[in-house]
Amino acid sequence: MVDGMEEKRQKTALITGATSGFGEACARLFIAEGWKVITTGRRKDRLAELRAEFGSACHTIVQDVRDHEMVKIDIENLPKEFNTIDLLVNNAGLALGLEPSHKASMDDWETMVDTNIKGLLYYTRYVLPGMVQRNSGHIINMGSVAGNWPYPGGNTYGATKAFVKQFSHNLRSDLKGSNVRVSNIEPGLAETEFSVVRFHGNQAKADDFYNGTQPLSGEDIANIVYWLATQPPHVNVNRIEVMPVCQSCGPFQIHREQDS
Ligand code: NDP
Ligand code: 8X3
Repeated sequence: MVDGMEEKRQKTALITGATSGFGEACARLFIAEGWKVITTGRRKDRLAELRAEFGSACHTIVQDVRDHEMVKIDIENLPKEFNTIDLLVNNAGLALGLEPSHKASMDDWETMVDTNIKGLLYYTRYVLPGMVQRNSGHIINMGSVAGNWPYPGGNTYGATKAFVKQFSHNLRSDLKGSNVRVSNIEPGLAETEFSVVRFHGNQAKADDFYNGTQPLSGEDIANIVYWLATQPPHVNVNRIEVMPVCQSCGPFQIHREQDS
């Protein structure tokens, strides 16, 4: 059941990392469905384009999710028309590198931890009290299949997404007796700017990664986020894992002496 149009118009979503990929597709869909949307990201030009396109339905905050103080200040100082957040989509995040753990960059590891874990914690901690007070709201976290299944080079990225999954479950435990909902989405292969970022700007390598596949798109994920957000208020989808049909799990790997 989808909410009535008048009620939807009054709803506000805060979507982190809305300058590309899943976040941008979510912003576009929610605005098209009559929501007001707060979009965040570091790329000022991308946010300005959204604001120019959507006008008063879109409030933008140029922000690095790793900046604890600024996240707190920005949330405390939202304009009146946007300060009742019905939905927080903790989407901003990234993978950096595919090197094995003994060769990976410590800087990359720290950036993933600071963004995917700590940034998500800051937003959650500062948005949640208002939701609890109103006894209404929904937090949708962007996990990954990488938080469920190991793969070579997934090391710290996958571990950050496993954190996101467990944190989502633990939030639900804390919210016993409240109507605030929490869901974790766990997508697999999806073509966004994700791989260009992972390969440190190497577009050819990113293109090659998707070559011959039909990956998920930003719109596929936005449709799922919207479906989760518009379930009847008594329904909480805890987790949803989604892959493109072309992706599936492989067998356990076994190293044999003759391999080396
Ligand atoms: P994109 O690279 O297209 O989008 C990532 C978004 O996160 C951008 O808007 C970027 O904004 C934002 N972001 C990254 N770092 C920061 C930061 N420090 N501060 C603020 N914003 C930041 O990738 P996706 O859309 O694919 O990724 C979105 C989420 O989905 C991530 O959490 C990712 O881990 C997850 N995911 C992606 C999958 C995929 O295969 N694509 C599959 C499963 C999960 P800006 O650069 O402007 O700051
Ligand atoms: C992104 C999906 O499989 O590249 O989270 O880790 S994967």
